[in-house]
Amino acid sequence: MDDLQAQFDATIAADQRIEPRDWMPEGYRRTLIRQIAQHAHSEIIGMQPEGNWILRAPTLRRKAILLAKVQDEAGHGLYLYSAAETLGADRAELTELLLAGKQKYSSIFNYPTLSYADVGVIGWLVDGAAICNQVPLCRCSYGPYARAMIRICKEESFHQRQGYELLMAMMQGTDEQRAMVQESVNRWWWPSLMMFGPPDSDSPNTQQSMAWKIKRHSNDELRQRFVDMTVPQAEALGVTLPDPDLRWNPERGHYDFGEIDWSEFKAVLAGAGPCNAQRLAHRRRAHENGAWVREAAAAYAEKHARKQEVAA
Ligand code: FAQ
Repeated sequence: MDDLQAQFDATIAADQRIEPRDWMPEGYRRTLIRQIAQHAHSEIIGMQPEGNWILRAPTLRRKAILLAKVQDEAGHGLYLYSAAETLGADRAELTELLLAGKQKYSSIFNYPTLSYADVGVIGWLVDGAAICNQVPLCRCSYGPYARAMIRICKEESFHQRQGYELLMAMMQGTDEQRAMVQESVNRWWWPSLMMFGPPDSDSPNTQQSMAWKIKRHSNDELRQRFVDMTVPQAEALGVTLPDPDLRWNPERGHYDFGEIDWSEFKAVLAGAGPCNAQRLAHRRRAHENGAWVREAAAAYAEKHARKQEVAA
Protein backbone atom coordinates (compact mmCIF):
# COMPACT_ATOMS: atom_id res chain seq x y z
CA MET A 1 0.00 0.00 0.00
CA ASP A 2 2.84 2.39 0.90
CA ASP A 3 4.42 1.59 -2.46
CA LEU A 4 1.22 2.41 -4.30
CA GLN A 5 0.82 5.70 -2.43
CA ALA A 6 4.47 6.55 -3.16
CA GLN A 7 3.97 5.82 -6.86
CA PHE A 8 0.84 7.99 -6.93
CA ASP A 9 2.65 10.85 -5.14
CA ALA A 10 5.58 10.58 -7.54
CA THR A 11 3.28 10.72 -10.58
CA ILE A 12 1.60 13.86 -9.23
CA ALA A 13 4.93 15.46 -8.29
CA ALA A 14 6.29 14.78 -11.80
CA ASP A 15 3.21 16.45 -13.32
CA GLN A 16 2.22 13.25 -15.06
CA ARG A 17 -1.30 11.90 -15.44
CA ILE A 18 -3.19 9.42 -13.30
CA GLU A 19 -5.12 7.05 -15.58
CA PRO A 20 -8.19 4.91 -14.76
CA ARG A 21 -6.25 1.69 -14.18
CA ASP A 22 -3.73 3.33 -11.81
CA TRP A 23 -4.08 3.02 -8.07
CA MET A 24 -5.37 6.23 -6.50
CA PRO A 25 -6.31 7.27 -2.95
CA GLU A 26 -10.01 6.92 -2.22
CA GLY A 27 -10.26 10.65 -1.41
CA TYR A 28 -8.81 11.56 -4.82
CA ARG A 29 -11.35 9.33 -6.54
CA ARG A 30 -14.25 10.73 -4.48
CA THR A 31 -13.19 14.33 -5.08
CA LEU A 32 -12.98 13.78 -8.82
CA ILE A 33 -16.35 12.05 -8.98
CA ARG A 34 -17.89 14.92 -6.99
CA GLN A 35 -16.37 17.64 -9.17
CA ILE A 36 -16.85 15.92 -12.53
CA ALA A 37 -20.46 14.95 -11.68
CA GLN A 38 -21.24 18.51 -10.60
CA HIS A 39 -19.65 19.76 -13.79
CA ALA A 40 -21.62 17.29 -15.96
CA HIS A 41 -24.90 18.17 -14.22
CA SER A 42 -24.13 21.87 -14.80
CA GLU A 43 -23.73 21.34 -18.52
CA ILE A 44 -27.03 19.48 -18.76
CA ILE A 45 -29.04 21.82 -16.51
CA GLY A 46 -27.23 24.70 -18.24
CA MET A 47 -29.10 23.88 -21.45
CA GLN A 48 -32.35 25.15 -19.92
CA PRO A 49 -31.81 28.92 -19.53
CA GLU A 50 -30.76 29.39 -23.16
CA GLY A 51 -33.09 26.67 -24.44
CA ASN A 52 -35.83 29.04 -23.31
CA TRP A 53 -34.95 31.32 -26.27
CA ILE A 54 -34.56 28.82 -29.13
CA LEU A 55 -38.14 29.25 -30.32
CA ARG A 56 -37.91 33.02 -30.00
CA ALA A 57 -34.51 33.70 -31.59
CA PRO A 58 -34.99 36.72 -33.89
CA THR A 59 -33.52 35.24 -37.10
CA LEU A 60 -32.80 31.85 -38.62
CA ARG A 61 -29.06 32.51 -38.24
CA ARG A 62 -29.38 33.31 -34.53
CA LYS A 63 -31.54 30.26 -34.04
CA ALA A 64 -29.03 27.96 -35.76
CA ILE A 65 -26.19 29.35 -33.62
CA LEU A 66 -28.16 28.97 -30.40
CA LEU A 67 -29.26 25.43 -31.27
CA ALA A 68 -25.64 24.45 -31.97
CA LYS A 69 -24.50 25.95 -28.67
CA VAL A 70 -27.16 24.22 -26.59
CA GLN A 71 -26.37 20.91 -28.32
CA ASP A 72 -22.69 21.43 -27.50
CA GLU A 73 -23.62 21.67 -23.81
CA ALA A 74 -25.35 18.28 -24.06
CA GLY A 75 -22.17 16.86 -25.61
CA HIS A 76 -20.06 18.31 -22.79
CA GLY A 77 -22.35 16.64 -20.27
CA LEU A 78 -21.85 13.30 -22.03
CA TYR A 79 -18.04 13.55 -22.15
CA LEU A 80 -18.02 14.42 -18.47
CA TYR A 81 -20.36 11.60 -17.40
CA SER A 82 -18.06 9.28 -19.37
CA ALA A 83 -15.03 10.67 -17.53
CA ALA A 84 -16.82 10.04 -14.21
CA GLU A 85 -17.57 6.46 -15.30
CA THR A 86 -13.83 5.79 -15.71
CA LEU A 87 -13.64 6.32 -11.93
CA GLY A 88 -16.24 3.65 -11.27
CA ALA A 89 -19.27 5.95 -10.99
CA ASP A 90 -22.48 4.98 -12.74
CA ARG A 91 -24.12 7.63 -14.90
CA ALA A 92 -27.66 6.51 -14.02
CA GLU A 93 -26.80 6.77 -10.31
CA LEU A 94 -25.28 10.23 -10.74
CA THR A 95 -28.46 11.36 -12.48
CA GLU A 96 -30.57 9.94 -9.64
CA LEU A 97 -28.42 11.84 -7.12
CA LEU A 98 -28.94 15.07 -9.08
CA LEU A 99 -32.70 14.52 -9.31
CA ALA A 100 -32.86 13.77 -5.59
CA GLY A 101 -31.05 17.07 -4.89
CA LYS A 102 -28.07 15.21 -3.42
CA GLN A 103 -25.52 16.45 -5.94
CA LYS A 104 -25.00 20.05 -6.94
CA TYR A 105 -24.87 21.87 -10.25
CA SER A 106 -23.56 25.37 -10.87
CA SER A 107 -25.40 28.15 -9.04
CA ILE A 108 -25.48 30.25 -12.23
CA PHE A 109 -28.18 28.14 -13.86
CA ASN A 110 -30.70 29.01 -11.18
CA TYR A 111 -31.22 32.49 -12.60
CA PRO A 112 -33.92 33.23 -15.21
CA THR A 113 -33.37 34.36 -18.81
CA LEU A 114 -35.77 37.28 -19.03
CA SER A 115 -34.74 38.89 -22.32
CA TYR A 116 -33.04 37.87 -25.54
CA ALA A 117 -29.98 39.88 -24.48
CA ASP A 118 -29.47 37.20 -21.83
CA VAL A 119 -28.42 34.80 -24.60
CA GLY A 120 -25.53 37.12 -25.48
CA VAL A 121 -24.67 37.88 -21.87
CA ILE A 122 -24.60 34.19 -20.94
CA GLY A 123 -22.19 33.57 -23.83
CA TRP A 124 -20.00 36.50 -22.87
CA LEU A 125 -19.99 36.28 -19.08
CA VAL A 126 -21.04 32.72 -18.17
CA ASP A 127 -19.03 31.00 -20.88
CA GLY A 128 -16.24 33.52 -20.29
CA ALA A 129 -16.15 32.53 -16.61
CA ALA A 130 -16.39 28.86 -17.56
CA ILE A 131 -13.34 29.21 -19.85
CA CYS A 132 -11.32 30.96 -17.14
CA ASN A 133 -12.16 28.18 -14.70
CA GLN A 134 -11.82 25.30 -17.15
CA VAL A 135 -8.70 26.02 -19.23
CA PRO A 136 -6.50 25.10 -16.22
CA LEU A 137 -8.52 21.88 -15.90
CA CYS A 138 -6.97 20.78 -19.24
CA ARG A 139 -3.88 20.24 -17.05
CA CYS A 140 -5.76 18.36 -14.32
CA SER A 141 -3.82 15.38 -13.00
CA TYR A 142 -6.58 12.92 -13.93
CA GLY A 143 -6.14 11.98 -17.63
CA PRO A 144 -9.73 11.42 -18.81
CA TYR A 145 -11.00 14.66 -17.23
CA ALA A 146 -8.07 16.69 -18.60
CA ARG A 147 -8.58 15.29 -22.11
CA ALA A 148 -12.34 15.92 -22.04
CA MET A 149 -11.65 19.52 -21.04
CA ILE A 150 -9.53 20.22 -24.13
CA ARG A 151 -12.44 19.77 -26.50
CA ILE A 152 -14.90 21.39 -24.11
CA CYS A 153 -12.75 24.51 -23.84
CA LYS A 154 -12.46 24.84 -27.61
CA GLU A 155 -16.25 24.79 -27.87
CA GLU A 156 -16.68 27.16 -24.93
CA SER A 157 -14.45 29.65 -26.75
CA PHE A 158 -16.82 29.60 -29.69
CA HIS A 159 -19.72 30.08 -27.26
CA GLN A 160 -18.05 33.08 -25.67
CA ARG A 161 -17.39 34.69 -29.04
CA GLN A 162 -20.93 34.14 -30.28
CA GLY A 163 -22.21 35.85 -27.13
CA TYR A 164 -19.87 38.79 -27.55
CA GLU A 165 -20.72 39.14 -31.24
CA LEU A 166 -24.43 39.08 -30.45
CA LEU A 167 -23.98 41.81 -27.84
CA MET A 168 -21.87 43.90 -30.26
CA ALA A 169 -24.72 43.70 -32.78
CA MET A 170 -27.27 44.77 -30.15
CA MET A 171 -25.03 47.61 -28.89
CA GLN A 172 -24.84 48.94 -32.45
CA GLY A 173 -28.64 48.79 -32.69
CA THR A 174 -31.34 50.96 -31.10
CA ASP A 175 -31.40 52.66 -27.67
CA GLU A 176 -33.90 50.04 -26.60
CA GLN A 177 -31.52 47.23 -27.55
CA ARG A 178 -28.62 48.89 -25.71
CA ALA A 179 -30.81 49.26 -22.62
CA MET A 180 -31.75 45.59 -22.89
CA VAL A 181 -28.06 44.58 -22.89
CA GLN A 182 -27.26 46.82 -19.91
CA GLU A 183 -30.20 45.48 -17.92
CA SER A 184 -29.07 41.93 -18.63
CA VAL A 185 -25.44 42.66 -17.63
CA ASN A 186 -26.74 44.17 -14.36
CA ARG A 187 -28.48 40.87 -13.55
CA TRP A 188 -25.70 38.44 -14.59
CA TRP A 189 -22.51 40.14 -13.42
CA TRP A 190 -22.57 39.17 -9.74
CA PRO A 191 -23.87 35.61 -10.27
CA SER A 192 -21.04 35.13 -12.82
CA LEU A 193 -18.48 36.03 -10.14
CA MET A 194 -20.13 33.48 -7.83
CA MET A 195 -19.53 30.70 -10.37
CA PHE A 196 -15.91 30.48 -9.19
CA GLY A 197 -17.08 29.19 -5.81
CA PRO A 198 -16.70 30.50 -2.26
CA PRO A 199 -13.77 32.69 -1.26
CA ASP A 200 -10.55 30.75 -0.64
CA SER A 201 -10.92 31.32 3.10
CA ASP A 202 -14.24 29.47 2.97
CA SER A 203 -13.46 26.77 0.36
CA PRO A 204 -13.11 23.40 2.10
CA ASN A 205 -11.86 21.53 -0.99
CA THR A 206 -9.37 23.88 -2.65
CA GLN A 207 -6.25 23.11 -0.64
CA GLN A 208 -6.40 19.34 -1.11
CA SER A 209 -7.56 19.61 -4.74
CA MET A 210 -4.60 21.86 -5.52
CA ALA A 211 -2.19 19.49 -3.77
CA TRP A 212 -3.55 16.70 -5.97
CA LYS A 213 -3.28 19.04 -9.04
CA ILE A 214 -6.96 18.55 -9.80
CA LYS A 215 -7.38 22.31 -9.42
CA ARG A 216 -4.40 24.40 -10.58
CA HIS A 217 -5.57 27.74 -9.17
CA SER A 218 -7.73 28.78 -6.26
CA ASN A 219 -11.27 30.14 -6.61
CA ASP A 220 -10.20 33.73 -5.83
CA GLU A 221 -7.27 33.63 -8.28
CA LEU A 222 -9.54 32.58 -11.13
CA ARG A 223 -12.23 35.08 -10.16
CA GLN A 224 -9.64 37.87 -10.28
CA ARG A 225 -8.38 36.65 -13.65
CA PHE A 226 -11.96 36.78 -14.97
CA VAL A 227 -12.55 40.32 -13.70
CA ASP A 228 -9.25 41.52 -15.22
CA MET A 229 -10.13 39.93 -18.55
CA THR A 230 -13.73 41.18 -18.64
CA VAL A 231 -13.44 44.86 -17.70
CA PRO A 232 -11.72 45.88 -20.98
CA GLN A 233 -14.27 43.82 -22.91
CA ALA A 234 -17.10 45.70 -21.16
CA GLU A 235 -15.44 48.98 -22.11
CA ALA A 236 -15.17 47.90 -25.75
CA LEU A 237 -18.83 46.91 -25.73
CA GLY A 238 -19.92 50.16 -24.07
CA VAL A 239 -21.67 48.60 -21.07
CA THR A 240 -21.17 49.43 -17.40
CA LEU A 241 -20.44 46.64 -14.95
CA PRO A 242 -22.72 47.14 -11.93
CA ASP A 243 -20.04 47.61 -9.29
CA PRO A 244 -19.16 51.12 -8.02
CA ASP A 245 -15.99 49.71 -6.38
CA LEU A 246 -14.57 48.34 -9.61
CA ARG A 247 -11.31 50.16 -10.41
CA TRP A 248 -7.77 49.48 -11.58
CA ASN A 249 -5.31 49.08 -8.75
CA PRO A 250 -1.83 49.88 -10.16
CA GLU A 251 -0.08 48.54 -7.07
CA ARG A 252 -1.70 45.13 -7.33
CA GLY A 253 -1.74 45.17 -11.12
CA HIS A 254 -5.38 44.00 -10.97
CA TYR A 255 -8.88 45.43 -10.84
CA ASP A 256 -10.30 45.81 -7.33
CA PHE A 257 -13.95 44.87 -7.08
CA GLY A 258 -16.76 45.09 -4.54
CA GLU A 259 -17.88 42.55 -1.95
CA ILE A 260 -19.85 39.61 -3.34
CA ASP A 261 -23.14 38.88 -1.58
CA TRP A 262 -22.22 35.43 -0.26
CA SER A 263 -25.59 35.10 1.49
CA GLU A 264 -27.21 35.03 -1.97
CA PHE A 265 -24.72 32.35 -3.12
CA LYS A 266 -25.47 30.22 -0.06
CA ALA A 267 -29.22 30.60 -0.56
CA VAL A 268 -28.93 29.49 -4.21
CA LEU A 269 -26.83 26.47 -3.19
CA ALA A 270 -29.40 25.61 -0.53
CA GLY A 271 -32.11 25.46 -3.22
CA ALA A 272 -33.66 28.89 -2.71
CA GLY A 273 -32.49 30.59 -5.93
CA PRO A 274 -35.06 32.06 -8.32
CA CYS A 275 -35.23 28.95 -10.56
CA ASN A 276 -33.90 25.97 -8.53
CA ALA A 277 -37.28 24.22 -8.28
CA GLN A 278 -38.13 24.90 -11.92
CA ARG A 279 -34.76 23.62 -13.21
CA LEU A 280 -34.93 20.35 -11.28
CA ALA A 281 -38.60 19.79 -12.11
CA HIS A 282 -37.84 20.27 -15.81
CA ARG A 283 -34.86 17.90 -15.62
CA ARG A 284 -36.98 15.31 -13.81
CA ARG A 285 -39.73 15.57 -16.44
CA ALA A 286 -37.22 15.21 -19.29
CA HIS A 287 -35.72 12.17 -17.56
CA GLU A 288 -39.12 10.52 -17.16
CA ASN A 289 -40.13 11.33 -20.74
CA GLY A 290 -36.88 9.78 -21.94
CA ALA A 291 -37.45 6.46 -20.13
CA TRP A 292 -38.61 4.77 -23.34
CA VAL A 293 -35.42 5.80 -25.15
CA ARG A 294 -33.25 4.26 -22.42
CA GLU A 295 -35.36 1.07 -22.47
CA ALA A 296 -35.18 0.84 -26.27
CA ALA A 297 -31.39 1.44 -26.27
CA ALA A 298 -30.88 -1.22 -23.58
CA ALA A 299 -33.07 -3.73 -25.47
CA TYR A 300 -31.14 -3.04 -28.68
CA ALA A 301 -27.79 -3.46 -26.92
CA GLU A 302 -28.95 -6.76 -25.44
CA LYS A 303 -30.18 -8.01 -28.82
CA HIS A 304 -26.89 -7.00 -30.42
CA ALA A 305 -24.85 -8.74 -27.69
CA ARG A 306 -26.94 -11.95 -28.12
CA LYS A 307 -26.33 -11.88 -31.88
CA GLN A 308 -22.60 -11.50 -31.33
CA GLU A 309 -22.63 -14.38 -28.84
CA VAL A 310 -24.38 -16.60 -31.38
CA ALA A 311 -21.93 -15.55 -34.11
CA ALA A 312 -18.99 -16.32 -31.83
N1 FAQ B 1 -22.33 26.42 -7.75
O1 FAQ B 1 -14.58 23.88 -1.72
P1 FAQ B 1 -15.20 24.48 -2.91
C1 FAQ B 1 -20.56 25.92 -17.57
C2 FAQ B 1 -19.80 23.99 -4.06
S1 FAQ B 1 -20.17 24.66 -16.52
C3 FAQ B 1 -22.71 25.35 -7.02
O2 FAQ B 1 -14.56 25.71 -3.45
P2 FAQ B 1 -14.46 22.95 -5.28
C4 FAQ B 1 -20.69 25.64 -19.03
C5 FAQ B 1 -18.75 22.92 -4.22
O3 FAQ B 1 -19.18 21.92 -5.11
C6 FAQ B 1 -20.18 25.38 -14.89
N2 FAQ B 1 -21.92 24.79 -6.10
O4 FAQ B 1 -15.40 23.37 -4.06
C7 FAQ B 1 -21.91 26.26 -19.55
C8 FAQ B 1 -18.61 22.42 -2.81
O5 FAQ B 1 -19.74 21.60 -2.50
P3 FAQ B 1 -19.63 20.05 -2.02
C9 FAQ B 1 -19.73 24.40 -13.92
C10 FAQ B 1 -20.70 25.33 -5.93
O6 FAQ B 1 -15.12 21.82 -5.96
C11 FAQ B 1 -21.94 27.59 -19.89
C12 FAQ B 1 -18.79 23.68 -1.98
O7 FAQ B 1 -19.51 24.60 -2.80
N3 FAQ B 1 -18.30 24.33 -13.93
O8 FAQ B 1 -20.72 26.95 -17.06
C13 FAQ B 1 -20.25 26.43 -6.66
O9 FAQ B 1 -13.06 22.81 -4.85
C14 FAQ B 1 -23.11 28.17 -20.40
C15 FAQ B 1 -17.50 24.27 -1.52
O10 FAQ B 1 -16.73 24.83 -2.62
C16 FAQ B 1 -17.65 23.39 -13.21
O11 FAQ B 1 -18.25 22.57 -12.55
C17 FAQ B 1 -21.11 26.98 -7.61
N4 FAQ B 1 -20.78 28.04 -8.36
O12 FAQ B 1 -14.51 24.24 -6.24
C18 FAQ B 1 -23.04 25.49 -19.75
C19 FAQ B 1 -16.15 23.41 -13.34
N5 FAQ B 1 -19.00 26.73 -6.25
O13 FAQ B 1 -19.55 19.27 -3.28
C20 FAQ B 1 -24.22 26.06 -20.27
C21 FAQ B 1 -15.47 22.36 -12.53
C22 FAQ B 1 -18.69 25.85 -5.27
O14 FAQ B 1 -18.38 19.94 -1.21
C23 FAQ B 1 -24.25 27.41 -20.59
N6 FAQ B 1 -15.58 22.60 -11.13
N7 FAQ B 1 -19.72 25.03 -5.08
O15 FAQ B 1 -20.89 19.80 -1.29
C24 FAQ B 1 -14.72 23.36 -10.40
O16 FAQ B 1 -13.79 23.96 -10.94
C25 FAQ B 1 -14.91 23.41 -8.92
O17 FAQ B 1 -15.75 22.36 -8.54
C26 FAQ B 1 -15.50 24.75 -8.39
C27 FAQ B 1 -15.71 24.63 -6.88
C28 FAQ B 1 -14.50 25.88 -8.64
C29 FAQ B 1 -16.82 25.09 -9.05
